[in-house]
Amino acid sequence: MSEEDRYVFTAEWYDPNAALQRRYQLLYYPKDGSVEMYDVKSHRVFLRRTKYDMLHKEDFYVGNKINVFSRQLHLVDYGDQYTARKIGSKKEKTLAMIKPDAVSKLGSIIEAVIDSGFTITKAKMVSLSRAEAMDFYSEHQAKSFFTDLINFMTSGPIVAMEIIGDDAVSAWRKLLGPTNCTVARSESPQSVRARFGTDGTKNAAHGSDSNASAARPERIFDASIHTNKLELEFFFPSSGGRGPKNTARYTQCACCIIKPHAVAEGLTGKIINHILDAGFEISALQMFTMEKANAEEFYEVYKGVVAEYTEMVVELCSGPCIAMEIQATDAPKSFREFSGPADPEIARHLRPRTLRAQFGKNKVKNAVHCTDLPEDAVLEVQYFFKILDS
Ligand code: FUP
Repeated sequence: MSEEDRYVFTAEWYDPNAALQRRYQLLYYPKDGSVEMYDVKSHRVFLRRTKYDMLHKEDFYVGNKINVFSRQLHLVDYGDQYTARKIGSKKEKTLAMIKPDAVSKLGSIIEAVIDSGFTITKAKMVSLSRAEAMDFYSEHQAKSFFTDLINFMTSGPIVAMEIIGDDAVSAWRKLLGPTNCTVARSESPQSVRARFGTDGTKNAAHGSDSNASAARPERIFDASIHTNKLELEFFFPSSGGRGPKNTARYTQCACCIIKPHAVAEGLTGKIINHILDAGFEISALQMFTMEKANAEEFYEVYKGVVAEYTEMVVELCSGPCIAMEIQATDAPKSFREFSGPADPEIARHLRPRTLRAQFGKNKVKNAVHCTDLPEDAVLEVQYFFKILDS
């Protein structure tokens, strides 16, 4: 047996033709970035060991969806003790929530999250109803600050994120800093609450509490990936329920998608910062992992028109993307101009301050999609926030 490092997972793929959930044993070799797959039922080789550059070691953890040759695979379990120990032992999921006072600093907070080594695996901008806010903070019901807290939490949109990382529950709380921002500024000046919060109620962000939720973390897998189930379930229900509604408005808007390559490169926070700094409003935001059929449908208007259509589809479903509704005067024209020419090389020459000039690599990996035709804007936003978010 070779000494080569390899990770083993159980992966599921929904086969739309057979309407069947298929199971595979998936092996990943970090040394050369190759994958190998076996059909669990037939014990047959499904994919011979093949180098596949689009996958990275960080993509491999239970719960994640990865894209292998245009098939979206869901990693549902570790396949052996070694993999569980190496990858699963310290990984936790937690809820990182950006409160109404700090949504305008969304880009910088996401940068802080990414710079601290967390991976964002879910994200959704929502507006809490009073009933939802009271439910979420029910443990504080009897406290004197409860009404102020509920008023604040329903005063504007918030952004809920599932983040994953080593000891994420306590690591994110450490990055958050003390509850009161004045205290945070003296005790932990680099913390999120010190940098972006106001006071003891308007304190920029929330993290699941490791103490109060000691009874809550649920082992979603033997190898102790913990999750603060209640709080993550509240925003991202795993089955049945809908969770708080997204904030899309479907008027005077453009659709912007931060493409999977840019999300994987950790550019999400920087791109959002540029958009906000330029005066655009992000009125809805959500992370999606698209199936190939959805990417094809979304890009339908480019089929037979743009030479890169097929590659564009592959890129769009190669990993999680972030869809946004952008509101501005004269959107989508103004946002399209701000995105820049589709080819980043051209953009760098002609429009160096545009999004694609700054963050794009080539015509396919050009950092963002933006609505091209004004008449498509609402349809594109609806595709994500009405159709895919259901
Ligand atoms: P934390 O776990 O740091 O979010 O803090 P707590 O669970 O103690 O409090 C939850 C939220 O209640 C805080 F984020 C803000 C609000 N709060 C107040 O408004 N006033 C207080 O004195 C304490 C908390």
